[in-house]
Amino acid sequence: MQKILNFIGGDMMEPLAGEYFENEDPSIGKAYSLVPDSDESDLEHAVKAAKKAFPHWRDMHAALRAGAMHKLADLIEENAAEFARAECIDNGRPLSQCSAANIARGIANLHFFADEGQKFAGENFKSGKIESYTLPQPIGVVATISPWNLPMLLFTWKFAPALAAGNCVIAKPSEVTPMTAYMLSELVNDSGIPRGVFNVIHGKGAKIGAAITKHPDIPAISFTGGTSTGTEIYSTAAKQLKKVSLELGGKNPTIVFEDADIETASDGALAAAFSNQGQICLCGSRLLIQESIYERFKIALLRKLPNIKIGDPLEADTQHGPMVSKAHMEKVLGYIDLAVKEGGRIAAGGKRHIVDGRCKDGYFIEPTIIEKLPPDCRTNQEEIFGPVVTLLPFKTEEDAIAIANSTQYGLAASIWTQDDARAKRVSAKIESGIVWVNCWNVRDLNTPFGGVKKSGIGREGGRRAMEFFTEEKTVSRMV
Ligand code: TXE
Repeated sequence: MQKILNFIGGDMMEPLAGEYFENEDPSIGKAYSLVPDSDESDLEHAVKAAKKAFPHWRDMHAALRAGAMHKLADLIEENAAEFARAECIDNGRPLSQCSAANIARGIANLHFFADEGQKFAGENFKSGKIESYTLPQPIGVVATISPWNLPMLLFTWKFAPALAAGNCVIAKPSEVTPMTAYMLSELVNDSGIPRGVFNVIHGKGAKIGAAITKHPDIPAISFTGGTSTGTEIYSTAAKQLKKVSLELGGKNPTIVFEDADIETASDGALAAAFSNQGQICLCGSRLLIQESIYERFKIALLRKLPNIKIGDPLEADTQHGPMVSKAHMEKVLGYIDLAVKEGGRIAAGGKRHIVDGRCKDGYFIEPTIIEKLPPDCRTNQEEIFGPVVTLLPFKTEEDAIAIANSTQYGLAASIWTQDDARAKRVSAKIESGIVWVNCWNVRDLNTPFGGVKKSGIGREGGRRAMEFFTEEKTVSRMV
């Protein structure tokens, strides 16, 4: 079995204790590689290397840092097909989507933040005889902890701004999907990023993730993952007053008003519910439909649902692959059972899906639509993170807003209406960090990204990510 290695101080390394665990291909349900079960000794080694590399990287001209990051992006692009295939095998997302989304965005993230690092500057102020300016300065050694649902996209989204701002990075990818982070680390030395500036440590969240969180020489942590893990990281980090950026779960509403274009809105609602098998924090897992069009809209959904092709994610026309792991498949199936116990009616799907041939033991679940559940039941309150959407009828705009805001989460919402004034009113009242009008998951990397309530703390994207990875110093003088 292929061994994944850590990347520390510019060297590909076995974990110092020599321990590994297995990594599965979820589309066939079999282990195919070994992941380092890193521990504190690996982390010490990485922190030492990063501290040593920091002064040089910090003082390097931003244009040279950018050059190395652009080069890394180019190297990934040269190998994009291998990256997409590896991501597909590791995560289960269909190959075409890995290529168009995960890998393409990984490359774009590096280019984008390389440029952002050159533009990012402080501010000037003048008040009477006081002239001031600010100096945003890198923090030092920072950590990124990323999840399994969009491995390459989120891994790069977190470490690229950290590097661009002049920090050295300890990056921990998810132990469930470590492969593309490993492949990326193999290209780093050729990019011109100096040894020790960027380090990748693989391993389990509860072990190496927890060790990173409490390490005294890592004063900032950028995390994307589940809300309970985020809460744990926040509480550990608080004891040392570390800076944290937390991008956590969602239970996002898709709100369809009676004046929406039913064809476009039903396409959008299906994409929002089932993209990446529902394993995106932005997925619209609660579909709120105005009562007067409820039946018509449901019929449109049920008519289009069979067009989603489930199957071997390596096949070019597959749109719906397996869940990322057996444990996650069981969790999602458990939620479907719960929905039925809570009185839900399964309008479509609802079961594990068996694919013939190579993928017969894969962890597939049918795209599932459930109705007749009240907004306050567990199915409608908890993040399922799978291909499961509930339908919720509503009467008025106020009802829609109340239902949309009735969960502990507040990451994203999409609103479907042809009435601009209504779109503005509802956007302003929805409790979430992001609202899309007549679209879903369109991303401008300059825009702030993050959630309210239990969906997280802080904003990523563009300038906000650069601000997170810097400390601002104010310099004032009398003139
Ligand atoms: O994620 P975890 P899990 C949600 C989704 C999912 C649930 C649990 O609902 O079902 O979270 O998923 C590292 N200290 N999201 O358990 O554990 C871990 O190694 C430090 C939403 O797989 O949050 C991995 O690198 N680090 C989400 C990362 O945290 C720890 C995406 C995320 O894993 C740690 C993924 C610890 N104690 C899941 N424990 C989104 N917002 O997109 C784990 N980790």
